[in-house]
Amino acid sequence: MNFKKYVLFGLATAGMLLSFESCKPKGAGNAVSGNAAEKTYVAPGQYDEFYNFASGGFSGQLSVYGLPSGRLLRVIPVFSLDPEKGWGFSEETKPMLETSHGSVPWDDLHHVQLSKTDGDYDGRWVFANANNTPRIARIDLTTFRTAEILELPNSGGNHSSPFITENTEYVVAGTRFSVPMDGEGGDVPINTYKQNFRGTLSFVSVNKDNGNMELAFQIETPGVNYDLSRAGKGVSHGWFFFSTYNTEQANTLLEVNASKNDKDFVLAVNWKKAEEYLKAGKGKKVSNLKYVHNKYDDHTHTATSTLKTETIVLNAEELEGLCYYIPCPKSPHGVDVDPSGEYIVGSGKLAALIPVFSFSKIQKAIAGKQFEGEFGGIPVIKYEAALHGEVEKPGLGPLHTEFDGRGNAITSFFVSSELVKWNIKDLKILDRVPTFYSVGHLMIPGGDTKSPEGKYVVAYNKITKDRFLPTGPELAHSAQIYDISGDKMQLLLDFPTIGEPHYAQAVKAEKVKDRSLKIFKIEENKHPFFTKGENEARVERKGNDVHVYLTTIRSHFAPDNIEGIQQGDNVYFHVTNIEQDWDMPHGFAIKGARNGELLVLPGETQTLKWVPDRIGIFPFYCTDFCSALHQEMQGYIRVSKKGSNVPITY
Ligand code: K7E
Ligand code: RUQ
Ligand code: CUA
Repeated sequence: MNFKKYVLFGLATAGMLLSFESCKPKGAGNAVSGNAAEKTYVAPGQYDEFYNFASGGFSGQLSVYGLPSGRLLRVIPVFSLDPEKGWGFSEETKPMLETSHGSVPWDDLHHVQLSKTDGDYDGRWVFANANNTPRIARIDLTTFRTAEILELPNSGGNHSSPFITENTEYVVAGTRFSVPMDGEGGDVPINTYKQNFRGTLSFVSVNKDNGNMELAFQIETPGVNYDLSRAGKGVSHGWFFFSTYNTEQANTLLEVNASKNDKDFVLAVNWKKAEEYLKAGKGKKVSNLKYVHNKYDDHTHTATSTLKTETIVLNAEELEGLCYYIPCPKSPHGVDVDPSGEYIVGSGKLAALIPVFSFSKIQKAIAGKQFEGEFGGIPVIKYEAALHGEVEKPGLGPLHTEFDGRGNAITSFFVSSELVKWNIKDLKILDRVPTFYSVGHLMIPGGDTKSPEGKYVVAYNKITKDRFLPTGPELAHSAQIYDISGDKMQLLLDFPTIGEPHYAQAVKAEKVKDRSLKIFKIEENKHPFFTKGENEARVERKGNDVHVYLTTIRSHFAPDNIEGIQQGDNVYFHVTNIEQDWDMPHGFAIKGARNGELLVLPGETQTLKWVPDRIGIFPFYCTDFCSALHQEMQGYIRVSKKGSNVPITY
């Protein structure tokens, strides 16, 4: 997000002078009081209480921290290359980064969602969005690896994503940029936005047993921007809510032109109704599309990328009862649903209040047709008819809200740089604390479930300024953890994060820890180039392709002297780690190889493709310190001239 813009709006709307210096209380160090250290200290050898999965923003990665310590436990490559893990370098993982545009080995990852059963986290998967080239990823929490990536058609950018329903029936995505439907774009002038650009909402079904995603259907709506969304739960199960800005339908200088209307919308979607319409055959099959579906298989240890061409689209304008707009001041960013599912909180970035809508009132308003008109053929419910009430003068630039499970909400304020706690029922403000600085998302463990763990809130900040030792012009991004168990919020700890953190979620460690896989069982390895033991290690030539079946075990490779390779050959090193001890990976690297390196876990096979560009002797070695004789874990490859008669030996 562009913070300068928000600061300017802050100035314009509030007419108050705000600088980052002024957000900083005198002696910010004093903001931490008393027993803060005790509350975040996790003694050596002890485990944290929560896993915290945090978006890595434009690093395209997801990072895993322990809470309350803020210790970084793992960085999971999702849409990105990661040499540490060979991700995107090995032949097996390359297909995961494929899109209909070819390999896009990067993205802008904003939001994470833990899978839910019956409204609470079940510890099985984490979903993440690619904001740029529209994709949704599923990360498997037995392996902490990306298991699946689905590209979305008819989408211009996937920001309002990957929010999920109460039982992970669907992962849902709203396009940030409206665009013409795929396949039509080239013939559509940009200034025909209003007539021709569409906002699509994608509903991706998730298989209960294995997590596999499929694009179930899309809903076509007028061209606007969708920002964020949340599923209904409890009383509002079966509904989904999307924040909607640019209802001005501007296609240029949105900073001004999309900020004119006093109110934009929250779009309420009845997805149970959508299912009925689908069954009744009301969906329109669209088959001029191109999108891919990538899956990683833990038995073949290989990813596949499949091109898809079809989807089913429901038209919101034609299908009655599917969608309703609720007016919401002003350019809403977050839209969040409380643990009961009754209250829906809109956070207008430019609004001076927070509207809280009531699900039961929305239902009454729909039944009684309390509409104030329509937008693009979709009824607009009267603001007052849907409103539970407004939080008055909460702060400047409200963005996101989470819930503590004790009847309170905490909202982040980007412009006034604070967290504000308020009561959902009576809408009274209870407490506020500064953030350092300019908080974006905030997170309470379980904060979007039906039973939040209201012990901590973490602020994910956009600006770091003076919080850490300077590291040149670019500073570490920053998160801050607060104790919210008492009446007053208490700042406990700052910790730096990998990439720009947007949304994050945290779950009790027990729900994940015990599912975590220790090793891949070697007898279950179904990789087509698997090598069972050293006696099967070998080198085979097939024309210009050479397949090296290589094994690793402490502390040597088999084979370790290879001759008969020729310049320009396609050499595939299929490295099987035949160890079956927990925590005993080996690495594999060759001098000059442009495909990076491999990290091969016990029981796994991974392949490095190498095309030697010159003759010579090339050492290879293990990159992961594995024993006292790790430095002995090496080998040589002899590369001869093309057409040479040096036979393959090993
Ligand atoms: Cu508020 Cu992309 Cu969720 Cu960042 S968005 S802050
Ligand atoms: S070696 S333990 Cu290169 Cu000193 Cu690493
Ligand atoms: Cu194997 Cu170091």
